[in-house]
Amino acid sequence: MIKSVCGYCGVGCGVVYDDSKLFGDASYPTNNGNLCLKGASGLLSINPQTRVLKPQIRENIEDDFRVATYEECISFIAGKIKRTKKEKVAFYLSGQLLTEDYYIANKLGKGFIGTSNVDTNSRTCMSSAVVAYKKSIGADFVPLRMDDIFKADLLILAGSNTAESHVIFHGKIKKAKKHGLKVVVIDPRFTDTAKSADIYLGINAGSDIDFFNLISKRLIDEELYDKEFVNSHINGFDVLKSGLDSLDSDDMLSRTGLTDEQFDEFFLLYKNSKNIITAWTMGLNQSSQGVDKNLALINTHLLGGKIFKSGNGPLSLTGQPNAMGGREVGGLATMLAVHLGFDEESVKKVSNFWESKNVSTKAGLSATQMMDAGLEVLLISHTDPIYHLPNRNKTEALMSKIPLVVEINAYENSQSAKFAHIKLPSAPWGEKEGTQTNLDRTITKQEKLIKTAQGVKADWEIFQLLAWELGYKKEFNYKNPKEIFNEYKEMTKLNSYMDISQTSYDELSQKPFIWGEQIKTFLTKDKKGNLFFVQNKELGEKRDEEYPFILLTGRTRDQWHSGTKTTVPPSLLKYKELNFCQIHTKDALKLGIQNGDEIKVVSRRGELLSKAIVSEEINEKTIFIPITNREINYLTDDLLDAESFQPDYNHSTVRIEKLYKK
Ligand SMILES: Nc1nc2c(c(=O)[nH]1)N[C@H]1C(S)=C(S)[C@@H](COP(=O)(O)OP(=O)(O)OC[C@H]3O[C@@H](n4cnc5c(=O)[nH]c(N)nc54)[C@H](O)[C@@H]3O)O[C@H]1N2
Ligand SMILES: Nc1nc2c(c(=O)[nH]1)N[C@H]1C(S)=C(S)[C@@H](COP(=O)(O)OP(=O)(O)OC[C@H]3O[C@@H](n4cnc5c(=O)[nH]c(N)nc54)[C@H](O)[C@@H]3O)O[C@H]1N2
Ligand code: SF4
Ligand SMILES: [Mo]
Repeated sequence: MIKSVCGYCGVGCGVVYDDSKLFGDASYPTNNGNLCLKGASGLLSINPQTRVLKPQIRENIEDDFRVATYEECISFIAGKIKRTKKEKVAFYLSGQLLTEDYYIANKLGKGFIGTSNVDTNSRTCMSSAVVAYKKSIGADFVPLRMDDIFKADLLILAGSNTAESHVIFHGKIKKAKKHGLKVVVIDPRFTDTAKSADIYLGINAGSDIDFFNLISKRLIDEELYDKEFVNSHINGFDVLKSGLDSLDSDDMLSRTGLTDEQFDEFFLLYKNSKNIITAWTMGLNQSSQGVDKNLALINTHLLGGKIFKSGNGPLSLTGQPNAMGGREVGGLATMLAVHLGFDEESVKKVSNFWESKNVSTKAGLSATQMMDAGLEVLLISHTDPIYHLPNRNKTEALMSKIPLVVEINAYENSQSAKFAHIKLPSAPWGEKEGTQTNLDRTITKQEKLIKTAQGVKADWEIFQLLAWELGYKKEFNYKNPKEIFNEYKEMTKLNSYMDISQTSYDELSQKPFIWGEQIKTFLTKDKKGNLFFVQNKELGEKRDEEYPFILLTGRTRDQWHSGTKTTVPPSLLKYKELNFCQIHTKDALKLGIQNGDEIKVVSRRGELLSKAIVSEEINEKTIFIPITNREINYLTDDLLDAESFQPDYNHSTVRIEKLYKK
């Protein structure tokens, strides 16, 4: 019997592999034996038919690939890197890599090649939350755990569809509801999550800042905030108060699209709830004001003193299985390693630790800036930027200009592969080992369950081979992930709050470790939380006559993003189709569209074909297409949040055309 962990979402459920079968681990605290369909089908992901098994190379992206060896490919890549200015080299990583893979790529990029252009698809996912947590509480630190919902009176889910995206956590919410937890869901769609809520608020897309500002304003105006807590632990009250005083409540409410009655009903519940958790995901983060949306939400917790107390706090629900672990080792271009930045002291600490004189001294390109930066070498691992970056026609044009694109992937059929010069196979979940950190700081070991496919290497081994070829054999001399983990563990001592020396690689095979449990106060220099006055600047694209709909994009329960590693067998895929477009009954009527009709959805940037699902479970003038339609990002706009550089995926405007059969 082998204990491991699911490799899909950020909940991070424990699994047991026994007698060639996969089960939920009943002794694992996060999921108590439960698994969703994706997790339960994990073994099928080791399907050799869709695997990349041989390194491949080609001179031009118009050519066919020819089979090569790792050695030939790596030597080609190293040669090119040596001839290229370090600013023109970039690593595009993923919140699905294991911590050890991430650590090696980051150490090689930032520590030895000397480029900070080491970023990740987490940029498109969690970066707004990261920036906001740092500004308001002092660090990229989730100050509570999922199980806090059992001690809470109220859970607010804003822009978060847990029923489909964090399925096992959603099961816990339902259980907590039986013990009295009240749930409020804020989403322009009446999602599966909304269906089990006590109060559903069908807010207008993009108006969350107004909503959370209304809460803060009422807390202050009605003197319901925690004065003692604010006086002794919080900065910025006066600025927030005068900022909110300058805003008109009626304007704010009208932008949300909610009625007075709806807000009052909600606020009555809010003010009578002692312990409150507000959880959020992409509905807030993926916005041109993603950071501000986060700050407006966190403000409510700082005002109410509802943080660092059990059953309370702002709970960012990380999406990918190891997005948090990736950031711990330094997977964002805006950090160096172990949450250290690029200040002189941090650079010195890291340089000493890695014994390198090349350590990068300033932030690099974010993943969302890389394509436009005239790169010479782009190394992509465990993610598919052509699929997932916004404004795909533009991304395609830009990526096709990069002279060397390397894709490290376990599976065929990524959208980025079409633009790669070199494809390197890597070992997927089940064929490799290492550690990952889930959304509430639980570090768990992912174990190798079966033999690695012949000749295939894990991601860290590929980066290590590259390091060797670049001349860093002594510095990258790891025999296995355990040695990398041990070095990382040692490195966490460089940052006081990140020390994980209480655990060990071997112990993690039996028992997860939760880092940061000792942290019970703000991590800012003055140990105080920071309020920020933010307001809805309405920066997103606006509907007009030509493009009268706002497009929302998101997940469906049984599929994982682009689908290359989704493994739920088609026979079980009855839950939701891969490609549909949810549209309100009234809008469909106006357009003469009926349920099941084929439609074309067009934006200023591109178009795609879909199938209409007509319902009242979405706001008017708003449509939803799941990202399981791999062409989704031909439609989306490439506006970014100014601080986090996260894309505005949920606010592109589109029009809909009915397709008439000839
Ligand atoms: N089955 C499955 N699960 C997954 C994934 C997967 O691919 N498949 N991916 C994982 C990853 S990486 C992530 S990041 C998470 C994402 O988890 P979620 O963010 O919960 O997933 P989304 O479907 O993107 O849901 C975002 C919700 O925000 C709503 N929304 C859009 N705009 C707004 C707005 O302006 N305001 C508000 N309040 N709501 C808005 C949308 O209608 C949608 O219901 O899921 C993780 N889990
Ligand atoms: N319109 C729109 N766009 C979005 C989003 C949205 O909500 N709307 N969400 C954004 C978010 S939150 C995210 S997280 C991204 C996700 O976008 P991606 O990260 O691009 O999506 P995945 O399909 O998860 O891509 C993972 C890739 O890793 C490969 N892979 C699987 N196992 C391994 C392995 O062990 N090693 C290696 N090297 N490769 C492996 C898979 O085959 C696949 O190609 O999309 C972003 N883009
Ligand atoms: S909830 Fe997430 S971690 Fe748990 S089994 Fe499902 S996909 Fe895996
Ligand atoms: Mo994500």
